[in-house]
Amino acid sequence: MAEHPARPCCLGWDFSTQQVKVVAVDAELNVFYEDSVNFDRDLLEYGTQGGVHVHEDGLTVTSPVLMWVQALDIILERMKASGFDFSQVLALSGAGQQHGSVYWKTGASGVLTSLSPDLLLHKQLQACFSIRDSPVWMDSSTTAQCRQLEAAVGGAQALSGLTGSRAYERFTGNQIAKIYQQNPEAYSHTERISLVSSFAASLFLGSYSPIDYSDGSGMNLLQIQDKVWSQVCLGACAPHLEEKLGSPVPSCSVVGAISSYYVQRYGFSPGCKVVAFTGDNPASLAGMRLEEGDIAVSLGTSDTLFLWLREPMPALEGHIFCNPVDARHYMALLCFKNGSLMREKIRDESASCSWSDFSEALQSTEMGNGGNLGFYFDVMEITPEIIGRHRFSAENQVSAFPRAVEIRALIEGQFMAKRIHAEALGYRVMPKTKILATGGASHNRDILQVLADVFGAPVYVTDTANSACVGSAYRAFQGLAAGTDVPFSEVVKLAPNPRLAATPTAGASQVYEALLPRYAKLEQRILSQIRGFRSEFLRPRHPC
Ligand code: XUL
Repeated sequence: MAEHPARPCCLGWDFSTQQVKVVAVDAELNVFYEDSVNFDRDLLEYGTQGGVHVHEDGLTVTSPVLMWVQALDIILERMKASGFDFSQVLALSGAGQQHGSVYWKTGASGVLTSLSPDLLLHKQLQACFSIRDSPVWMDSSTTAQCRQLEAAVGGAQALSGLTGSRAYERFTGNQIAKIYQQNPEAYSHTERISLVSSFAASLFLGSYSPIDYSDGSGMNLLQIQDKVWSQVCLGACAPHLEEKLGSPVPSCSVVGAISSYYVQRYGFSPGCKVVAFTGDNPASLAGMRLEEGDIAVSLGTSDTLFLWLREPMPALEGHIFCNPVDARHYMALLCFKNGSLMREKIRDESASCSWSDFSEALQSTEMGNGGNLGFYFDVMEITPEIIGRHRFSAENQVSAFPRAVEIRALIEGQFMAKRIHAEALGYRVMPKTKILATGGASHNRDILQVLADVFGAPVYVTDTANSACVGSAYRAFQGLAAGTDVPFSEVVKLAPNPRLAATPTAGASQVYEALLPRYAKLEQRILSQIRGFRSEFLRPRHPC
C-alpha cells in the first residue's frame, strides 16, 4: 500500500435518515476523504425504505437502531481497508437526524465500557436496546401527547416560550411520553435515553455522551434560555426522565477521549477527542459558516430557512434552537412546504414549462410588481397554515394575473413570506447580512435577484450536500480550540468562500419596505378567513 504523508485532521460524521457519512478535513480545512453507507442499498437485511419503516397506521415511523451501529462498523472497516491513517485524527464530532431517540437497556453502559476490539460493534451491542426500533423525525403519531404537554405548561405559546417550539409530534419529549404510556415495561428497563446525535457520540466514547444544548432544543423539554431541563415538561412526559437523559452540555464541549476500542481496533490515537455531537440542522449552520445576521435559504421541494439570532422571540410557527457554535446565541428553523413544488407548477402553467421563459418574466416585470401580490399554496402550508391561491391587485382580490405578473407575484410572495416569518422570530437584516442560497432554485440567477431585493442583502450560493458532515468536522476543530476564546468564525476562516450571485438593486429597500407590511396584513386576512371557514365548517350541525 502506498505511503500517505502524515495529515493531521478532524473527522465529521453524519447519522442522517438515509445514510451514515464521514468526511476527513485537514488543518487547512480541505476535505480529503469522504465515504458513506446507504441503509437501503448497503444494509438490505433491515428492509428499510429511505432508511425508515413506515408502520401500518401511516403515522409511526421508526428505524432499527442496530442498523445505525452496523453502518458505522462498515464505514470504519472500509476506511481501514483503504489505508486511512486513524492515528492522525485529532478530534471528531458529528451530526444526527434531529428528534430521533435511542433507548439503552439497563446494563448497556457496562457493555459500552468494555467493548472487545476483536468484534464488530453491532455484534456486541445487540442486546443493549430496550426499544429496538427508534422513533425518528418523520413520526407523527404523538398528537395526544402533544396536547397533554401543552396543557401541562399552560398552552402552546407558553411551551414555545420555554422550549423554543410549540408541541410537535416528532419532538422527542412527546415520543418518550408515547413510549412510556404504551410500553411502560420497556421504559422502566431503560437506563438512558439518547438523541441520535448523542447516541452516535456514545458509540465513539464507549460511555454515555451528554445531549448538547442545540439538539436538545428539539425535544420540547429544554428551557432554551436557562439551558436546563424543564421540570414541568419532564413531569408531563414520563417519570424519572431527568436521570435517564443526563445533564445537557454546551454544543462545543469535549465530552471525552475516544474509547480504547477504536485505539486498539483501528489505530486511533488515545488522545483523539470526541466533541459533543449535535443535530443535522445545527451542524449544517456550522458547515455553512453562518454568522450573526446571516440567513441560509434552502430552495428545494420545500424551502427551509436557517437564521442566526441573538434575541429570539419563540412563536407558534418555526423552531428556536440554541446556537451550536456560540452558546450565547440562538438559531431558528422555518419550513415552507410550497417551495419548488409551486415554482415548477407556475413555470408549467405560465412559462410554457421553461425556466428561461420564467426568468424572462422576472426580468420584464418591475420590483414590487405594480402592487400585485400573490399567495400560492397548493398544499396546506406550514408557515403559515394557509391553503389555496390568493391574488390581490391594490386592495382587491382578483382571480387571475397576466402570466409575467403571476410569476413575479409567486417569487416575490415566497420571499416576502420568508422575511416576515423570520422577523416574527426576532430576525433583523443587518448591514453585514449575507444570504446563503442552496438547493435546486439557487441555480436561477433571476430568482436570486428577487431574493436579494426583498431582503436588501447580497445573495451567495453554496453547495450544502455535505454541510452537516463538514460542519461537524469544523465543530471538532472548534472543540480542539476550546478554552482559548477563539470564535468559531476564526476557526473556519480558511474554509472555501461561497460565490456572490446577486446584490440588491438600487431602490429595492424602498419598494419592499412598503410592500412587506401590506403582504403581512393580507396574510392575516386570509388566515382569519380560513379560520372562520374552518370553525363554521367544523361546527357540529346535530349536537348530541
Ligand atoms: C428538523 C427535522 C429534520 C430532521 C432531518 O426539525 O425534523 O430536518 O432533522 O434529519
